[in-house]
Amino acid sequence: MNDFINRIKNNSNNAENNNSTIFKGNGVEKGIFSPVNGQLIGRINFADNKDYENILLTARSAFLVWRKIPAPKRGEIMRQFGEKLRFNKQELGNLVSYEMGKSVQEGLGEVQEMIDICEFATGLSRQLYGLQMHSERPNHRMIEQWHPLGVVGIISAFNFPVAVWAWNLSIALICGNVCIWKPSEKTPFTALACQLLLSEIIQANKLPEGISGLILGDQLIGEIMSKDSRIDLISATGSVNMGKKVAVNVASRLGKSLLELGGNNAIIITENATLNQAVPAILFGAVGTCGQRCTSTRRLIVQEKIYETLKIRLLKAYKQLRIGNPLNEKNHVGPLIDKEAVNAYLLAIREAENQGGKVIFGNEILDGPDHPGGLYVIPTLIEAKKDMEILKQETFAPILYLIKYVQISEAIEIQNAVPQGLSSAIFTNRLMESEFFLSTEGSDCGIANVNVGTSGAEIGGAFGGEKETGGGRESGSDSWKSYMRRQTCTINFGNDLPLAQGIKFDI
Ligand code: UN1
Repeated sequence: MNDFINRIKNNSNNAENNNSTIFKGNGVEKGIFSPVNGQLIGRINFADNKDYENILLTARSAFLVWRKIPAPKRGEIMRQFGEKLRFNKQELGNLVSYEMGKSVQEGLGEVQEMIDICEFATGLSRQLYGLQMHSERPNHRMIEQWHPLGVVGIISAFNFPVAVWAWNLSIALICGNVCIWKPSEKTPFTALACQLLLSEIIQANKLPEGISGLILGDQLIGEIMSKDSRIDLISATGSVNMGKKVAVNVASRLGKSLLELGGNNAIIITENATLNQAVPAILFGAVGTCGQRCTSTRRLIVQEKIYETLKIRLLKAYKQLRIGNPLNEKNHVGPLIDKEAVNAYLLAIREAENQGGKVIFGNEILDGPDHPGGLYVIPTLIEAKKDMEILKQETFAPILYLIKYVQISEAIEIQNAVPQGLSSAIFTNRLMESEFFLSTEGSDCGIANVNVGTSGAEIGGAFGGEKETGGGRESGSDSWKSYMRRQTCTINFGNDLPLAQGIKFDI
């Protein structure tokens, strides 16, 4: 179906033994099925402990070479990778869509996000600035400089199977680190495709292959990585549960972790919102990637005066959604990733009803020839009361809760009353409302937007959030500092040895 599958097959070690076996580690075998149509994409074998050890040692020795290459030259490698991605954008976008189930538009958007971060990293490779401080001592100079950490372990999730890796990889690499990537066990083929493209660049530039390693496996590999002190930084994206385990393992060896975990994102719609702007933002936020973005809009906090009007507009928009094969450009929404996700969707709706919520749209699994595999669901709208327990939970499915408010301070209170703190938004044309939302009394999230939805962030900003979202920042701004170690240097260019704080120590 996809040219990449054949290319991966031709490049893999044991492909000739079994036509459907595309990648072979030495661990257990697993069939990977597309959520789009339930068809087998191929089989892979997870890595075992020996594979892991090999990948790690290859990475550590590559680091000794890579760290000595000037940062702008490392940036040039990212430029070449970005160009390669441009050339392969359609094919890789299709594979993302087929293996993960998001609409092909969003699959292409994800590859574009990779291209953007490669270009950002190329420019950044000339801007890893340190500081100079004035010393209190004569003939002394103080500087702060940055060095690479070593090996960066990247653990990524199925929902953004390629972009989140690229955010981490590109910044980590230009900083002089090498990377080992453990993608989600649900999306190994997009990972293999990325690895294939990057290894072509690494080979063409005669660089050591260990600059970027790929390890396929389940959470056990993630656990081994997080306990391994030979990995200098673990950057993990995924569920809060996973993040808590990683955090404890890394902290117990006093290692560094960067966590980007769950979100429970809300949009506040005030009576001063432009609904023509708000409705498409709500829709894209709530049903994009079938509600499986960490930035998906899960709660809508609406001023009571416009509640009914907005509800009617939303119902109309939801009725127009086309749900089906995500590779067909006409469809807005593809399938959920697997049966467990469908069960979580059904369970959350039932739970919301038990807690007093009222389903006003959706709550249905689609089947028939246009919806094979049992993973297509109708995006759901639920009218909720602000104190329902379910509102605190991130369900990775297209369920949107509608909650009424009276005062803006109440809206902020509802918005912040969840354990997660990733993304948030307000729609208003009133300065006092938007500034209150952005003030210290406002949103407690890592991302706070005005007249822009909760999802679809640009790579130029730092991406991540507070509270159970984990506190890490990836991608743009000065996130690069998480991938380097800081060194403070005091240099004496005089003949004496004056001590700081004026201390006398004469012999
Ligand atoms: C994620 O869901 O883990 O802001 C990442 C967005 C995308 C990235 C989402 N640029 O929705």
